[in-house]
Amino acid sequence: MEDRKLQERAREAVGHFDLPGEPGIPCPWGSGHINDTYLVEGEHRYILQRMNRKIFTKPLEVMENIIGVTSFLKEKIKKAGGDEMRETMTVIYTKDHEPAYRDEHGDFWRMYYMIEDAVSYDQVESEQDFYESALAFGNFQQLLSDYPAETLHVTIPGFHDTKARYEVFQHAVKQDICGRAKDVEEEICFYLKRKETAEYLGSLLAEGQLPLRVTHNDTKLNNIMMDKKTGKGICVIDLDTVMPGLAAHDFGDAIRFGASTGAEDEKDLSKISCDMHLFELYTRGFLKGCQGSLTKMEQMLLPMGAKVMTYECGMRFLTDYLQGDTYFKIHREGQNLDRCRTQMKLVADMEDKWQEMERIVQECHSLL
Ligand code: ADP
Ligand code: GN1
Ligand code: MG
Repeated sequence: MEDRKLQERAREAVGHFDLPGEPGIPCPWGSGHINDTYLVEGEHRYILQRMNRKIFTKPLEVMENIIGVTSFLKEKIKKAGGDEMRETMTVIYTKDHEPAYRDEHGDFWRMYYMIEDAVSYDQVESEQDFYESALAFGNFQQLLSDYPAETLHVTIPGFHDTKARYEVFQHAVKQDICGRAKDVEEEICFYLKRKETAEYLGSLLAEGQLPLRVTHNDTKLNNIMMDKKTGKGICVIDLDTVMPGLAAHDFGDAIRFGASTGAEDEKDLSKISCDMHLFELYTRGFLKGCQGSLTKMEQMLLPMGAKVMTYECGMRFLTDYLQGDTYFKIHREGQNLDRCRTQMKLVADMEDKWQEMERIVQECHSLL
């Protein structure tokens, strides 16, 4: 019922966009955890999204970032002889020339052209795809290396401030508003015990040992469209969190999701580990995509980026579980706890494979 009502509202929203012809009924699409996404058929195919208003409290600032970044990328793509309609996203404006439509409930809806003949994966299906996604995410960071970072709005303050996330987690444990803490003591201890992991990258940044770059900050595999014909990572999507950040964040988030041998919410933890072959492929692709722009220190910290981002994401899932599942979309009871457990298994596995991860990064670096 709820879904049907939302779909009705989605239909109403479509009517406010400047589209040729008679667009069809919006159908739920994709598997993102944050926004409500629909596919709309018409003269072209479009993506319609209700932006998550709890998370993005200033939706027009998010849209300003996205328009800024995609216009900047379009210029570079054109100069390189590429296809600006496929290699970055295109925002569709409303009939009132606004980048999003605000409905009577106060929700913001936006539309993009669908990136055609391309697919986004929820899990690695072929090694080559994973390598290509690394190349594309590295290249994305490289293309934005001369973007005026000071013009970007901070869409989610402290998004990858792992130390601040640790404090929010501690608070959630103390408050325990759902009475769930007693059943997840082992998980809580796991995160509390690793406080130094939460502080590691932030301390180096504060000491001036790491540069802030314009980063994507949400580099999971399903946030990139892969060309069905060529297998290339054609277009980086989900630009809501493009903000100043660390190279290690973008590298690390992609590893925690894509180099895992199982799904993010897999219940059978025996299926979860960090695949070193995939780790190596991603490292090679990412470094190549960055075209030598990373400092020695940034390169050395790639394994730490993988561990910190996996730790942070698992702690966010556990925080959300303790707070009653209000941030990440869930489709079944306990899904955030299952997600948290896969991330714990991955962190522990990375700790066991630490020397191997460091060796791989060293070797990939010397191949450059
Ligand atoms: P969320 O923030 O909820 O993750 P996304 O912006 O990542 O939402 O969109 C969810 C999914 O919708 C993506 O994983 C992708 O499959 C699909 N998608 C989003 N934008 C486009 C686009 N412009 N073209 C094709 N598919 C898209
Ligand atoms: C969310 O939006 P989506 O589904 O691509 C989240 C990421 C998490 C990821 C975990 C804005 O990504 O930070 O790493 O879920 N995005 C936001 O799967 O919080
Ligand atoms: Mg997404």
